Amino acid sequence: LENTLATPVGITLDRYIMRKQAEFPFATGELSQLLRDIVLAAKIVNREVNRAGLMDITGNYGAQNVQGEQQQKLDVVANIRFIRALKNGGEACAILSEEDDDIIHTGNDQGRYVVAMDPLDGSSNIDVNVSIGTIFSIYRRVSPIGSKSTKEDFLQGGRKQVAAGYILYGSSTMLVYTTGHGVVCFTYEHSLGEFFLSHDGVEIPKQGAIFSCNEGNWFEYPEWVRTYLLQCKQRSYSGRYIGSLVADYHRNLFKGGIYLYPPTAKNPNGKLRLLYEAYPLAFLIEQAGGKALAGAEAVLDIEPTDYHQRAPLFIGSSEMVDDLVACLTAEAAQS
Ligand code: P6P
Repeated sequence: LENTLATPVGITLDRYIMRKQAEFPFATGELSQLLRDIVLAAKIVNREVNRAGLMDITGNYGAQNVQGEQQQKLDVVANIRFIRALKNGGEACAILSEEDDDIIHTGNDQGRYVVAMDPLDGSSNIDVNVSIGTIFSIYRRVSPIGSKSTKEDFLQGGRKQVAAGYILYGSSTMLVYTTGHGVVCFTYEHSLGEFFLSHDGVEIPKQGAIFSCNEGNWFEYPEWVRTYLLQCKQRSYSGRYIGSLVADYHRNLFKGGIYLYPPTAKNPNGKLRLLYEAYPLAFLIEQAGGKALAGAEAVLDIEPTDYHQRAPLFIGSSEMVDDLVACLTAEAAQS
């Protein structure tokens, strides 16, 4: 056992990427390098998240982001780290971040990719030591190489993503991503500063018995959502809602389940952002055999119009999403 524990499971991320190089678009390895740049920033953010309680970087930063949300200091720190890593890496010509109103030009106009990201989602949980996450979405640019990135680079639509993933800063730090060839998961070995392959070909169970939803908004939810939630209770499913999207999503990915963020009075279009939350997680879940809807429509089919637009999100095990849609369809038939 001693020997087993000393030997990290699987191969490193670098070796995995080299082996899969042939599967990446542009076998020249630019996307691979872009993933490495994201992972470098994630290692730095991981260290800061783990030390947050020891340093004066928890709590409010004293400013608001484009969403009018109180920025947490770690939000700002994470944003700076990812932007710096992508600027230095050279593969991304521009970045869209939840923390910034407009796109950030990296100065790498020769870069072939753009990255949309939420540097630290669920950051209000930082002060109470609940797991938080980074979510990223990668597109090949459509604007001419050598020119400044344009809005069109980011508004291509969910099905044009070439890669997407998240980092979960939890009891262990994990990287989960897809390049359109299935979902792969790496676990961070702190003592070695490396991510090691822990699951290849991740598939979400088609059925589950966990629903994740803020039932405090019960009376604001559409009738068909309440009908589905009552169905979950009649089937004695477990309610599990961490209040941190990446943490709820990751648990459901491995155990089976459904996460719901329906429209509410405060957020009539849902709370979650389409470009750097719903799209990347929807790409991942479809690659894992699950489903992601914004209502009757698949998340990935929503036409994007604005960098920070929101969308309702119903995402997880395919049969659970189908049961939810059946409630929507039944209600529509009665109206
Ligand atoms: P509510 C965190 O702010 C977040 O964006 C997700 O991580 C989380 O699932 C959701 O919002 C929680 O929102 O309205 O239930 O507190």
